[in-house]
Amino acid sequence: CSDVMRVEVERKFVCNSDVHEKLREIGAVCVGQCEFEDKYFDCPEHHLTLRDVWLRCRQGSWELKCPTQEDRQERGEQESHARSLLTRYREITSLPEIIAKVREVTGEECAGHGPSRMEDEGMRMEDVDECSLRGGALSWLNELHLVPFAVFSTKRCSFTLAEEGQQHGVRVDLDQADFGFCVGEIEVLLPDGGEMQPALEQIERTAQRLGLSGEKRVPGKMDAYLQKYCPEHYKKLLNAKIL
Ligand code: V4E
Repeated sequence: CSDVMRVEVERKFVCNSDVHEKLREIGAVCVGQCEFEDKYFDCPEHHLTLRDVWLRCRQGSWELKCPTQEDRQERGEQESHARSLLTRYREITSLPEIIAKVREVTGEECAGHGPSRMEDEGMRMEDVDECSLRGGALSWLNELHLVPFAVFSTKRCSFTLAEEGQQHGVRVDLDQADFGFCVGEIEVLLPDGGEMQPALEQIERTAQRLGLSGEKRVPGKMDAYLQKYCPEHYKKLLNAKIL
């Protein structure tokens, strides 16, 4: 519905010691290294994450990832094995659209249930910090009872891999999170409404060139974080088949 939406198609993989060498062999080019902190928000009842909606502030920039229409349809249907290794999320980066989407998703369920977890658990406004302030005041987080549930930093090494005849390059990220977890990601970013099938095939080809076996879904940073620090939340998401 707007130009600040795009779809991220991604396959995660287990990062082993020879991945750098493999990337070099297949002609991937390192485009930089960076470090960032992510802060994820939900209401205490987990209404967002239980709907597979992920609200994050990364270095002062807000982003909402939510399932695409196709994913919602496929969830009830049988999906192919190759497809089940991939995730597709719509990414929204405009704050007014994020707020509108959060309201729509929760039906404002998060709001108006007595004191927020912040008040309840004595969380301080500093826990929310500049993300919310840069986002134009704390009121929307407070009003929707959104509080941080996961905070971690990541060191990322990014590569691009051009393919002949392909309009969009593939990107490979190698992530090292500060709680002792590493993961690789092969991803293609599509403009909203962009063709999905070529992106899926591009990711599959890259996985093969990297020699990834791909029998099963690889957990991401959030799986590892929640399993370690928020086991109850993690269990709820497993039961709801979100993770
Ligand atoms: C979508 C999602 C989460 C949000 C974070 O997504 P992810 O791409 O894993 O993180 P990151 O740091 O690589 O973001 P980027 O820099 O690419 O924007 S947290 C959990 N999910 C859902 C999810 C899922 N169900 N299955 C898999 C394999 N990954 C994520």
